[in-house]
Amino acid sequence: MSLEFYFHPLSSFCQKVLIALYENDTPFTPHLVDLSNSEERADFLRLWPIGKFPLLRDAAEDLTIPESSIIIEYLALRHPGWTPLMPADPDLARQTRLRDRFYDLYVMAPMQQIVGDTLRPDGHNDPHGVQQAKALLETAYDMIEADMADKTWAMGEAFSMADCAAGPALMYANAAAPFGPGRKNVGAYLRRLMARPSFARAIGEAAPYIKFFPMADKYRALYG
Ligand SMILES: N[C@@H](CCC(=O)N[C@@H](CS)C(=O)NCC(=O)O)C(=O)O
Repeated sequence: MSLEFYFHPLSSFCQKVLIALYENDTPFTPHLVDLSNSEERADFLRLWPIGKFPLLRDAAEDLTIPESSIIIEYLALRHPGWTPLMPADPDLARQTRLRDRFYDLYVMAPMQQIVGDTLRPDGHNDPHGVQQAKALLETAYDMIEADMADKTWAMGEAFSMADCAAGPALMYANAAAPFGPGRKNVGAYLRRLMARPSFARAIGEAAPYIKFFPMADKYRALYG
């Protein structure tokens, strides 16, 4: 098996790629990385000094591929399956990339900022940054509410990389800063995403680790 995947099941960006892998039953060797373990961290830094997962190794090509979106594009190109993930049409591909960027930068990133703030040592919190992150999420939620009014998936009827990004981003963001009952389209979209077998599998595999998520009580109250 040439693909090796370095990840942690709890990580939103890793779940994003797991969805892509599971969509197409792409065979891979899993390497669960515990970054809090100094030896595992040092091994991982040798592969990717930036130290952020997910990371894909394609041994057959001697390629190391970081960054969730780049990994998914690589899978779509070099290990395609029945779910295309990236449309062949260049205009649709550009729109897919825009939505993927939107979910990474304006949902995943502010969610990480809010969650990350709870892990900071006493006296080093950033209330202003958290307030800005919450305001950004509110704007993003309103945009998604309008965008998802008459679509099944982010790009319409075809499931794509944008939905891989949206699933974990919205699931964790809803725990950090709830959409609220008024945003029916966002809530319905998240329910569709969580019911999708690829994401449901990733969520199930993360379940034993949810106790380590800093907002585990809020997560459980929402999703059981
Ligand atoms: N832009 C990166 C972001 C990856 C990222 O933020 N990963 C987080 C986990 S969700 C991480 O590795 N955090 C560990 C750390 O920063 O030490 C991607 O799309 O893959």
